[in-house]
Amino acid sequence: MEAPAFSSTSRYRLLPCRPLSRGYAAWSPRKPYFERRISLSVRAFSEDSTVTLLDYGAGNVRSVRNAIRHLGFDVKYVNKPEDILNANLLVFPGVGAFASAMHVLNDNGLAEALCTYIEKDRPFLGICLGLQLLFESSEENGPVKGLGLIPGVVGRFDSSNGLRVPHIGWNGVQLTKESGILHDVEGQHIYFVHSYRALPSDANKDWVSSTCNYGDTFIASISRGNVHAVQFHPEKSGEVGLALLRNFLCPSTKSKLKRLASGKASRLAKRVIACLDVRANDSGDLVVTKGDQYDVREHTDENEVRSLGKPVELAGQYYNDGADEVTFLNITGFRDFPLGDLPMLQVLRYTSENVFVPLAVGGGIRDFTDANGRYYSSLEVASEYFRSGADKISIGSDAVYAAETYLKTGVKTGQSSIEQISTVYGKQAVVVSIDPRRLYVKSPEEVEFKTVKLRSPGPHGEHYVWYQCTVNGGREGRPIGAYELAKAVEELGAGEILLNCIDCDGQGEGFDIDLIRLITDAVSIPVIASSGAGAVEHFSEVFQKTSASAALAAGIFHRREVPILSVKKHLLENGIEVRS
Ligand code: 1PR
Repeated sequence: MEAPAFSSTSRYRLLPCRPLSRGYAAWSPRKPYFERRISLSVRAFSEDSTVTLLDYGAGNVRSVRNAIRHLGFDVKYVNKPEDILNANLLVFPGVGAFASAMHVLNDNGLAEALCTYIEKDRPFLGICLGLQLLFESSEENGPVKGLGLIPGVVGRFDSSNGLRVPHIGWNGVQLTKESGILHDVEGQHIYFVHSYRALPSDANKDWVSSTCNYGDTFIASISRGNVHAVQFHPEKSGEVGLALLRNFLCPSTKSKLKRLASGKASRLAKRVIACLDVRANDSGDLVVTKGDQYDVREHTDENEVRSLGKPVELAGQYYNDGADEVTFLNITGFRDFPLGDLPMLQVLRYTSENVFVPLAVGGGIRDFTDANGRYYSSLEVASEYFRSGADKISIGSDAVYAAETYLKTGVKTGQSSIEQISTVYGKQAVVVSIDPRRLYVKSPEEVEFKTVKLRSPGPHGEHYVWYQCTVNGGREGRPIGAYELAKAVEELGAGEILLNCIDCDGQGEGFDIDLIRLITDAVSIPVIASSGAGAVEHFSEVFQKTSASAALAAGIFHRREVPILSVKKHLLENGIEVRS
């Protein structure tokens, strides 16, 4: 197994963190917290380096644990309410759906303990759902009652005016008051991923410490005394996020985050994603490979699998180079059983220890019966990926079968991998990877699928093209177009689309703009444009000519032809906002 070999020579450096503990505000009589004035305390030093993490078993908190450990703290998990009450530093990275989180908190007496802890102004940091649960209620599958500590209702982003929901990516925040933990965040892009948000109001203005704009102005963070919560993910926001965590864990030592560029984050940035196609080579070692139109073997007598590096090492390098996200695709996952493929899970575990941007993983996510007759649902397969450090899973072949069945029957059974996984982990955790191939036709009437008029005639003088979906790594064409698939998987609960193009893959001639327009116009979820990047200009072209949310590339990064920073610099020069 490959060792986690890269050194963390990040673009930013943090000073080592000296753990602290705190003095606390006095307990105040129980009435709705937001109706009370409490006396807030200043925390004092001690040598306690243990952070209590509230993991109620609904998803991946590994990244939060890894980030806390990276900063030199130990992590202890909450098993019972007393663990909350006895905590010195409590971090609550809420994951999953609002209702199921509240259900677990209420059933185990954790909700009461949390309220007591927060009402005593003990050091608290909620993350994402860990912020939303503090409010009175949420509209997510609801209304569902929350902890009721902050006035307000958590509602869904309004996508009726074309806003892509979930809000996925790097956005800037506006500070509304001094908070003690946010000073490194101002002007910087930080990572959000959510479909629901709380809005600022007169009733909660004492709490709000920053807001963010996406469609409307929503609450990005709250702070009061020692109680903080953020809608974004510090553990996934690179060194800026680590600095925030450090400010929470060590409030009296100001972080020394050196910025390369003066931050001017004002809106959702376009993402640049590095993709690692991973498979075993002929000696059985896991390698990063890269195909030309999905053919990953060298054209030599040996015909060996092309090897471009080691997965953990390359992922670490791309993180340091400024990749906004790293995607691993287990490209022979359709053949193998991923839970038997422990090296791939190890890759995720090692990578997530040092890479603090989102990690997506795909390949082989489907229901499976192993050689011993043991059945695994796609949800179980995905859960193992999440537990190993993935933030999102990407479904390829199985999404095609699910969409075909759905279009035939018109019935959502709740049983498809997309439905099962998005119900438990949320839409934002489910990416569908589409592998279409161009098929040329003389007229749109020739096929039942959506066609695009060509700007120049096809190989046999055709005037139209449709994009046939494939499965098993492009080996088999299916009777469904990319347009039809994209619409179907959005209805089934996918939160994002990774849009490849077999014809463009590895060609370096640019993204398939017609295909990307076709799909971005078809859906209201974010679309990642993939396949064909060969120069920095291809990135500006795809963002200028389509509404893709992100652009993904593989070959040019692996072969070191174009560094990620050059792509970002070029995009900035062309007025396209990116995380710098
Ligand atoms: O079907 O659920 O097991 O998922 C398999 C996954 O593996 C799918 O996401 C599928 O796209 C991917 N895959 C399968 N076979 C290959 C192959 O190359 N033989 N890779 C493959 C797909 C395409 C992109 C690539 C871009 C950018 N690779 O991920 O990275 O095209 O490349 P470029 O910048 O060099 O042009 P399942």
